[in-house]
Amino acid sequence: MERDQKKKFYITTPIYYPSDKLHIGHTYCTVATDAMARYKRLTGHDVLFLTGTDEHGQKIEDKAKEAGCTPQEFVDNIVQGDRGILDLWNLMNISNDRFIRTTDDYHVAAIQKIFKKMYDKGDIYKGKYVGKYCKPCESFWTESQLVEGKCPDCGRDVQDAEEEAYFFKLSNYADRIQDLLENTDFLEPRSRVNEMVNNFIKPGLEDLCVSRTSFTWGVPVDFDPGHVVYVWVDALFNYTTALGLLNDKYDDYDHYWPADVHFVGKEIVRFHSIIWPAMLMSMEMPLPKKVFGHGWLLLDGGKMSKSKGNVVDPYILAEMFGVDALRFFLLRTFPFGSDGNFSNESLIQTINVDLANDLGNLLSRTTAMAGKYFGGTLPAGRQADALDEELLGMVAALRGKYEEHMEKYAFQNALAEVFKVIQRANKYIDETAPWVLGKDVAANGDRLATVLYNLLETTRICGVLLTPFMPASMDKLFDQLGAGEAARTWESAAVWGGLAAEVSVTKGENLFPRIDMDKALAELEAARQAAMAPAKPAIEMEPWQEDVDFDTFVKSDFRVVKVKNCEAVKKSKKLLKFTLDDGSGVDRQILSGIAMFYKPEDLIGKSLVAIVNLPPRKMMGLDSCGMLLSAIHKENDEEKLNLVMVDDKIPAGAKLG
Ligand code: ME8
Repeated sequence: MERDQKKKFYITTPIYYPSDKLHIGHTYCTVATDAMARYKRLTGHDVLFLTGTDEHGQKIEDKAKEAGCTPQEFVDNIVQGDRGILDLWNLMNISNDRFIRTTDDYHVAAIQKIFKKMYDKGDIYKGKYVGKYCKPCESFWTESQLVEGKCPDCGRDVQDAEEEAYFFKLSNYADRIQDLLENTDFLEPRSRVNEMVNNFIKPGLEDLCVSRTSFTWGVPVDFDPGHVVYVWVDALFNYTTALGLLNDKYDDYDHYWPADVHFVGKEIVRFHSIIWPAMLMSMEMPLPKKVFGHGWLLLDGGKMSKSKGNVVDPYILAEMFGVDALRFFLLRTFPFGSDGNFSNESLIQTINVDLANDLGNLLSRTTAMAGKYFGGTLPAGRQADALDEELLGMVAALRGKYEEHMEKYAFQNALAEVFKVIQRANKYIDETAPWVLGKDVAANGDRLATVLYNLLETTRICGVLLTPFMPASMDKLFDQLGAGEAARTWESAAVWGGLAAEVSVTKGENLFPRIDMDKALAELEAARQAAMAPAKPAIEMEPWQEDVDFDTFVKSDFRVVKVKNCEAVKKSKKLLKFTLDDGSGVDRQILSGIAMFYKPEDLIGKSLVAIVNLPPRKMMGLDSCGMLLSAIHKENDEEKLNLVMVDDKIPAGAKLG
């Protein structure tokens, strides 16, 4: 069918900050969006699924500085580098149609035009910003919005901020936003509406600061150099620039906008349900149909965050348990609109109970019996029984129930319906006891074929409905069931008889092997510890010396010495001759084999450390009274040496201890 004849569905994830590697919480949101996009494609929609990265802002600029690279190099590494964001979405089988990076040229140019439009309209004006700023959240707050003086989102300290800045007239839109939230289904779940209205709108919406001058890593305001556009303005419009708004890169704005739904985490509902519609109103653009604020995955009751060190790495879980098992667990276990506690135990438990035991066994027992009794191909004869009615009734009602939940983004409930049927089918095996019928296939062939067909057909229909959640595994399941293309469609999930009457099955690999809980938990713990250990030592370590007793050690007399003169020793490639002030009033001479590391003239005037109670030694005919301390290590097999230097304020002769 042509794209324009299908109903369009435009769905987005938030665009992620590439400030750290992503964790299971980010994966949760993207997997949910992917399952919804796949469901909509299955149900015949023309889907555009957008995700991407939100790459500007002070946090990224600071992180790049810390890492000693440019902000662009920093984000490139996290987005495109090994095990970066693109790799993760590829691994997780995310089917996004488009990926936007806010550093893409077309986006940057479009943001400049958008900012100018709102300015020309009078909705953006220049003023002075005095308030509080939460750096990790990149959020401005007024004094009254702080909670006990801290950022109301993350609870961290905020800093004073004052600078010339542009403001967006958010206050002008307060009434329209309140009406939108209270009197339409724009924001879901409904519980989030009260929070927005009571915490943000009723206390009075203040104009929003939308430019910054204290850092440069952002979209420049092209008509006022020195200002960069506030990162949230830059970020929110990604949903429209990625369709081609005010740029030539894409040409889908008229077709896909407004978005059907933005999936966002609960802490960014404020930006999506107040600031975003207000700016769209200013731009006189249609509003998205819905913002859905999902809950957080918690670890030990708290939000995962890199700074707390409690993040769960999706790579480790996907590699250990399989991508589909992880995708399934995330949406089967946690109600999408509420917070949920992540644990490895519940992940393994879900895999073992739902996937290995219920679904895996249903498939393997049924295909094994079809093989054993009929050589893999069912005969056409049938004999129905009253025992079949309940199972067949449940299967007939399944697609409708599933659809009702999916349309409300209630993934957990949709999956619960499918698993009720799978459990019922396993019970049906016990009730019909095909192994008893199989004792006399000649006499019971029609009945036995009916029982097995009912089981295969039930599994097929459940498989269709599980496809959005576990796409790769369901393809394998269909292959084992002998389901052709037409028996994998949404339409076929409402019609009994998708499999041929004389269907041929193949007993294939075990799709969901059972996991040994204790062994897996131990492996996860080892992986966690390995991830926490430094990747490799910063330098090649010299082995530790043998122990020395304390009394011997304290006899060593280390003193600060100042270099009065330093020169190369004639005929020696290595030796430098130091004349040192050691605080005694009499110059001390030390020879040191460091000529390949220092130029003598660079050391004059420096404060070094020497051991001064060694007996004098003759070197190249000269006395050396003591030794200078230096730090020595190897880099790529090359020896490096640095003299120990101390602050010039410390007088010559000061004792070290
Ligand atoms: O907020 N559980 O980016 P982000 C569930 N760049 N969801 C979680 C989570 C958890 N433990 N941790 C994070 C941003 N998330 C902005 C978005 S959109 C125009 C700009 C979710 O990388 C979080 O709630 O900090 C958010 O929806 C998403 O990951 C991206 O977070």
